[in-house]
Amino acid sequence: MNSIDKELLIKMYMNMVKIRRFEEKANELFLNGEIPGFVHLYIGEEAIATGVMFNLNTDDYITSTHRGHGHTISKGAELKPMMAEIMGKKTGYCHGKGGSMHIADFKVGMLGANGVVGGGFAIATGAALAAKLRGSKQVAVCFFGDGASNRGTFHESLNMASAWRLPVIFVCENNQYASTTPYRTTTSVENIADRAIGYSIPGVVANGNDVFDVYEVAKAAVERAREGGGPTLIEAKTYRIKGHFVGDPEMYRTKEEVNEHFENDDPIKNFKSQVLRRGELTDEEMDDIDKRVADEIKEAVEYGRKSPYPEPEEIYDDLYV
Ligand SMILES: Cc1ncc(C[n+]2csc(CCOP(=O)(O)OP(=O)(O)O)c2C)c(N)n1
Ligand SMILES: [Mg+2]
Repeated sequence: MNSIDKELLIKMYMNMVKIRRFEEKANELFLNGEIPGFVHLYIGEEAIATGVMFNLNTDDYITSTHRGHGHTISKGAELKPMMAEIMGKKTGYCHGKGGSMHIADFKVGMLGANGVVGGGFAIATGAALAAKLRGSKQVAVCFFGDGASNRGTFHESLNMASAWRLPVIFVCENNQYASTTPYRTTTSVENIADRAIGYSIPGVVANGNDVFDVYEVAKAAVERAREGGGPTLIEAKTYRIKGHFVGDPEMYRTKEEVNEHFENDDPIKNFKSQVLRRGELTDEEMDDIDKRVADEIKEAVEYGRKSPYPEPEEIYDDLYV
């Protein structure tokens, strides 16, 4: 048994399935030529965004990455303008000019995906500083990859966040690879969470393929931040099931390696087996959710397809400078 009530279990399952189906559809549309640019899929990492986000309020902040659809969906963004955005359509979150790597929705505290690896650290730290100065009790969560943890901004931000006890949680999604590079070949520590000691903050490893573990670890970190205890570094260990981007030839790893992780570490499969074993949800209840999600995805694709592209004369609209 876990401490999570049924309503929340249903929401968690629905959120993970929504991410998985959205990503599968994005994969298909990209291969169809309906999505320009690049698409980095979050498949296999759904438990992390889900487990963290169900501890947050709408007015809490997050910063995301180039692999940001899962964070965006979990923070409460709508699928229709998300799908339209990645298709480059005028009805998208950024009027079709940002694409997959630049979706933001300030209404739900989603401060932006980011094409710059490590681009979110200082933004989340700044949002946490603003919340602290306002005394608002909001927290900020910065999602980032194992590769990003080797950037200077990671270290600068953790230092400042600790020195000023800012309400920010740094969530490293260690999916074992930074593009083509296994993290062990580029990273000085076994556990990225161990780097927390250099900044006198807690560093916690979570099983990133188990939404319940992520939820509990994030809960403690969010409570600590809200109560003025300062930042936490969480490392959620997971695996990137798909290529770095859609179309990646994946010459750097074997099919056997990927299949083994997909068989044993799929967060949705893990969720299902746990709730069925404990008798908390039934197959029928989950099938019903699957159907609802399928309909929602279908509507989002139709919306994106029938939306117009921006006009050439709108090219300078929404520019600050
Ligand atoms: C500053 C910067 N350097 C390099 C790149 C190219 N790049 C895009 S994604 C990526 C790997 C990121 O790996 P990681 O942080 O582990 O995130 P993951 O892709 O595994 O989610 C790189 C090097 C970039 N976008 N920005
Ligand atoms: Mg990575």
